[in-house]
Amino acid sequence: MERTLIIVKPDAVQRGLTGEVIRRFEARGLRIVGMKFMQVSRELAEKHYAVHQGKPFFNGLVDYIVSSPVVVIALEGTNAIEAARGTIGATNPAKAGAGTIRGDFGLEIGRNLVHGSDSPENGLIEIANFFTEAELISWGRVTDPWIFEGR
Ligand code: IDP
Ligand code: MG
Repeated sequence: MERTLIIVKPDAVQRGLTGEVIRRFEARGLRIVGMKFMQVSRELAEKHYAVHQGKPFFNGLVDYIVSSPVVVIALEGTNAIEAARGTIGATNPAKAGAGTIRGDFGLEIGRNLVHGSDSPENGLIEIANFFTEAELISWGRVTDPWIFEGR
């Protein structure tokens, strides 16, 4: 099943919104397969955001991600990438719809609370950057047939 990497960014953790963010993904039906509280190193942040290297916001983005601990979560489910990005909302919270995490809790693009992978390929790459194989657990929930048709 499709997987995505979620990062509860430093602002969300500092603001005590970790539980609220996780709650929304759980309620959506996405299944947690890995989760940890960690301090991201500058090296890992630069690797994770390598695609943005050279952009005017890159240094500020790396400073932001390493500024305080984060919670990283590997989620799986049908269309996990699209589903999670829908729950997260538009990159700029000013443009994110009400009912999305960024739309409900954010105001500025540089403090947008959550990361979600943008493609199935990047989801797998990003999860491998943050988790070892041993930290990822394949499991089933008794509710899965009520969320995933035919399972
Ligand atoms: P995404 O997180 O919605 O996928 P991306 O375009 O991949 O958005 O940008 C990665 C992250 O870089 C954003 O979530 C945000 O934290 C930051 N970012 C993007 N554009 C800007 C900007 O113009 N100013 C400040 N930070 C930005
Ligand atoms: Mg992105």
